[in-house]
Amino acid sequence: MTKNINVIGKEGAHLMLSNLLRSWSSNLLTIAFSLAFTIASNAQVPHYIIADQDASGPGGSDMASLLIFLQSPKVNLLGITIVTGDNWRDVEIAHTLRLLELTGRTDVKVYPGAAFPLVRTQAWTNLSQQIYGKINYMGAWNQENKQAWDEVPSLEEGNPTTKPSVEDAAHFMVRMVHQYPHQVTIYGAGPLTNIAIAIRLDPHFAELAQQLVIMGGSLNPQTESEEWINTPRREFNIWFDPEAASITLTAPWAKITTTTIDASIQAHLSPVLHAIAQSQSIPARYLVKYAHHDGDLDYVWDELAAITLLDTAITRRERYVYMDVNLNHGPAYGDLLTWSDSRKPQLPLQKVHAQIDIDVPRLQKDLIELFTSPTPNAQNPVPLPAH
Ligand SMILES: [Ca+2]
Repeated sequence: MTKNINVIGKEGAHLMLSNLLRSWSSNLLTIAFSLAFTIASNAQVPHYIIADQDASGPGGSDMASLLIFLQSPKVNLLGITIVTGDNWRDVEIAHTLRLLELTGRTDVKVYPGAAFPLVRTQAWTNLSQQIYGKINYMGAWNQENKQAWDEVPSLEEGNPTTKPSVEDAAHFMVRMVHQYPHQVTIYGAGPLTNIAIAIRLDPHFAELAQQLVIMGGSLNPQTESEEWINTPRREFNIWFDPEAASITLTAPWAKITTTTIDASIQAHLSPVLHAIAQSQSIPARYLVKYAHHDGDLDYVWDELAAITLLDTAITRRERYVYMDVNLNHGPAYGDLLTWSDSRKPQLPLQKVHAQIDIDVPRLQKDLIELFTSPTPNAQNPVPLPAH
């Protein structure tokens, strides 16, 4: 590559200096504005949050992320919306209702969402593995999950006595952004089916939200793990419902932030569980009792996206890129696509703040503090089963 070299005279040098000063003062102004904006947005407490989850339980990342919102005095959790992903919707609803009973937070309502992805089916996915190779993790569709989609077995943590709302997830989310325009954070830590349905129901939905925060996508994770070493752009939440993810990532949100696999695999939950093992707080006892101890499941997935929402300084490095999803029904169906400004296709895409590097000690400190605190507004928590 060759660069143009201009020989400049004295006048040119003056012009350059004045341009430089102008650009500095404009940069200073931008910094001042962004500082003011940051202070203003931090002052917007309590955060109105809707947590959209594939709430497989008991314990695990889905439930830990819900506990972060239930435990934080900064958060006004408007509701929890449920989507099939890690497990089937109906059993996830039961686990979530039970979590709310155990923490004494039945004031928070649970809204049933999509039972299936928009287009991808289990039958097609099973067949596609014969052509394109085995998928590492398929959530509700994992071979060992013998449960029917609408079957709710007896729960280890006890069966809930409360019921979900009759309103569905998408209508609830749309109603909330109209009730609190530009004040609601949509937190999506499962497949994005419910959020995509809300976007299609009401084209104003995304722009009326304050922001979208998701756990999803994978860029270039530094790992030897079987799940990403040959398929670094595949991440379950995006992969499970690629069409929903594409609809969601290309909608006109004021801001989109995502916790990627790149960031998640930098921290484990086990040091946090170890630190809270003796705590008598309800979330600590629940998380320690039902913790998953097997391999990759110990990474900090949805917890990271949730806690970063409350403490943005956890992010040490991010990439700010255009994002979409590969919708071709080939071997890369559901893989994340990203572009820089200079390579972006001529399509209405959105730029996404992709969390890449994190402050692990800060993350752990925040989680330990939250999980060992008393649960705000807890009313008559049901005792944890003794066995
Ligand atoms: Ca999840």
